[in-house]
Amino acid sequence: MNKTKVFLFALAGLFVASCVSDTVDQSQGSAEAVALKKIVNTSEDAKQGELIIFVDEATASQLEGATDATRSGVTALDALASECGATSIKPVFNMLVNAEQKRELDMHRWYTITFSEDANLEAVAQSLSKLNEVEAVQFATRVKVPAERIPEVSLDAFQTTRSEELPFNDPMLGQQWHYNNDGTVNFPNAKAGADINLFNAWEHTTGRPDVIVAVVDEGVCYTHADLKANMCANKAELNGADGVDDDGNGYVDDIYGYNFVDNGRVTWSKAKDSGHGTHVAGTVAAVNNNGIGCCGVAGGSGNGDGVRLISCQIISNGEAAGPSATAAAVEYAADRGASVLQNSWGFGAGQIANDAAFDSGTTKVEVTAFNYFMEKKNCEALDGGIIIFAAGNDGKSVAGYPAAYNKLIAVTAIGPDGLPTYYTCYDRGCNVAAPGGEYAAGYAEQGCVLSTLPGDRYGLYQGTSMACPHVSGIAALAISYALDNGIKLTLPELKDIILSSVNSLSTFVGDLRFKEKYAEGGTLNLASYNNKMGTGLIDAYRALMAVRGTTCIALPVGESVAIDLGKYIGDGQLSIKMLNPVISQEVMDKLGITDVKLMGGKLIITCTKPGSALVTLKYIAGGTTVGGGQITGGLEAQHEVALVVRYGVKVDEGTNEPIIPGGWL
Ligand SMILES: [Ca+2]
Ligand SMILES: [Ca+2]
Ligand SMILES: [Ca+2]
Repeated sequence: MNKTKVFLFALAGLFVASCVSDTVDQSQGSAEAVALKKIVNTSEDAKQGELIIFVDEATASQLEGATDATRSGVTALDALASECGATSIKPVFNMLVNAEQKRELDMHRWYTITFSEDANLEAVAQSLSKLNEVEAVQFATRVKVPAERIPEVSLDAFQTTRSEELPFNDPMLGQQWHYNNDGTVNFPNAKAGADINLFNAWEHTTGRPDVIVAVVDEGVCYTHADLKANMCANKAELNGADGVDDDGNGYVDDIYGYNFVDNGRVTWSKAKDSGHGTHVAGTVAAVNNNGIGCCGVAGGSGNGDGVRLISCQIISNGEAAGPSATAAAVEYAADRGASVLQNSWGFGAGQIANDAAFDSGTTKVEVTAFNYFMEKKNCEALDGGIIIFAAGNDGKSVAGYPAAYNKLIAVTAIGPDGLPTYYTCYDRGCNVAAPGGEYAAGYAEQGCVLSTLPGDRYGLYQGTSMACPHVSGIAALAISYALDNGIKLTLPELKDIILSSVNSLSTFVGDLRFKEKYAEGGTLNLASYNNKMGTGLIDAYRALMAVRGTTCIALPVGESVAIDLGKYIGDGQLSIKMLNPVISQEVMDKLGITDVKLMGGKLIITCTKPGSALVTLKYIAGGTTVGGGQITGGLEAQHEVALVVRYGVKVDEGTNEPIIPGGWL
């Protein structure tokens, strides 16, 4: 049996303690020390013959006017360029597009200098750092890539065993437990509700074609029958000439994205490509309700209305882009109109110590690109772009960078049992959990995440790489829903919506203390993960309710509870009189409500089915009767809330009210 492996792009290790600064001795004085401080990372795993420099304004102007691609016109820099055999000094960022905003972020001051691979990289970096014109020097650290291909999955193996009616006609949807888990997944202790509560969210939106998600990853197979309709085409290039930059954006033939490794068209079928980018893209927006394959979180309803994807390729045939090309890929995403940046790649957990070591006071080329993406407004509903990262698969109590960086959202991974996966990073730097899937020996691979693979294939993966696109898809749904409703969000508001729209993970722990590491042997001590997987398990329905400002009330399945409705209106029930809520017959049936009544201002209710629905609370404000005619009384009013019925919501034994428990053990 093929073993499904963790696939997370792990960048090569960076160590905070600079080996360069260790070489400074006291006698060399402070000028040398100041110069060496300009070197913002170490040369470990760096590309030979390449450095990234941040130059001062005057030098940037000189370089922009330079006619010789290997010379700047700045004497000291040119002398050094000659010495190291420089073959080019090129701007990192593309000033052909949106130059004004980019200048404000000093993006025009970043250059990549390439030179002889025989030159001593450390020595060139140190020489550059001594130039007054150079304010920062960055080594081109290489990205590591996954080494193993994913097993192919035959379409026949994925006939759904679920009996209930599914919202869309895609034959594999029933196997996508990560969207809606009924507990029948072939996995030990699979639990209903260990999912992103997507079906109820789809009743409100399935995405919009004017919302764009950029997948920074391997190339996305844009010809895939289950992705093609949701790819964002650059019309000028689509209808243009091969080999010509038809839209003049500096990139030739960038139809559905761009390959920043090879400088050309997006690719996915070279010998060492793994399909990772195509898998991630399918989770965000595989085409829904088209009668084939699987579904994507924001893949539309089958009417050409899914969110759109672009491929920003930073890995090709096992070869990874360096920091300049990765930064250019992020910039390109912003310039092509993306509002969500999906990133399932990163440095190994613990290899960068903290935010300061990562951003070097923001003097890092990738951080500059992230800042640009977050500032660029590409859609009426959001004043910037949101960046989502996989937390990392090192199983450590800290997220890897960039995920851990405090401006980005880091996603941890749960399995079909709702429990932390054996590989997920957790604790420091981790923000929210989503299903990443898990391989369990003897249980086939159905505990993994099902999505698209190149060549019209489908396959199962596990990893925080797979959890991450669930959150990116939900961010895209939230933006779509805001657009539908004329709501404008700020980036902090959208982050808050993502982080607070969660269900408790304690639900799934019960009395368990340990979980078997199915793929590896040994056990996880669940106490170590308690409250450390981020805010909780993300819930797509709750996210949409948060966009519209509708309060969600959590209810357990099959248990009678008392809801103190006054809590949701004003300062409590003393100032108001609750009336019977309006619950439609449709909602009664949907949630299997068998008993509902109002007693002492509390709603006594039993829901027998998991699900989510809107109900209208009614009350009298001021007095116990409604005013009118001979009566001076109160004003009748109403307030909409959402009931979110989930397995495992706990109930307080004293008040009989549902509670969200703080811890799980
Ligand atoms: Ca172009
Ligand atoms: Ca073209
Ligand atoms: Ca489909």
